[in-house]
Amino acid sequence: MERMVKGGKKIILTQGDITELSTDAIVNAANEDLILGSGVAGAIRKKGGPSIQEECNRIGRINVGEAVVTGAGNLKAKYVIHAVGPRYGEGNEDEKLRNATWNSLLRAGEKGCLSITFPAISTGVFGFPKDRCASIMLKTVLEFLETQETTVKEVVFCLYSQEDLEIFKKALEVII
Ligand code: AR6
Repeated sequence: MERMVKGGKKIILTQGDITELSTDAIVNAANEDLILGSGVAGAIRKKGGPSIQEECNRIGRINVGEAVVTGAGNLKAKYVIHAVGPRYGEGNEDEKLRNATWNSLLRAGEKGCLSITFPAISTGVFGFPKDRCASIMLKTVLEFLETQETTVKEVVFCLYSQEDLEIFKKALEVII
């Protein structure tokens, strides 16, 4: 599913493994310690090779809602943007998820990326509800693309299952 946004920009929803995508940047669903665990992070660590964790170790710790950039090792993307989403139940989750999304887009723009792919941040190990994630992340991306001067022209959401893709499709239909 694809939706055009003001200025010839696009939001695209697809299903699959985010490490297979060749957008300029892919977003990792990271933790504050930037230690690549399971889920998206585990797939990035396995396919991307050790350089990504090594770069993360040099950066150290970041807060929930922040995002930092590393290279992408052996992946097809040029950059991995490590965005820390909230753990469900920790408080202020909606704002933190919005910040993680917004800051990822800012980092992508700073690197001159034309395209970026997000996973459904916080909806795996961190337990955040998927429909609420879809609504927050999609609204944040739309607002960013409509209001910010940025190199980013294409924002892809890569959902792991068909069921998750349907949840994001429904949310996007409500928003645009
Ligand atoms: N491609 C696309 N989506 C995926 C993939 C993949 N290869 N693998 C899982 N998902 P998660 P979180 C989906 O757990 O909840 C890690 O240990 C998954 O089905 O990756 O933010 C980190 O190191 C879910 O919908 O991220 C952190 O400590 C979504 O991606 C912590 O988990 C996010 O699931 C982050 O937890």
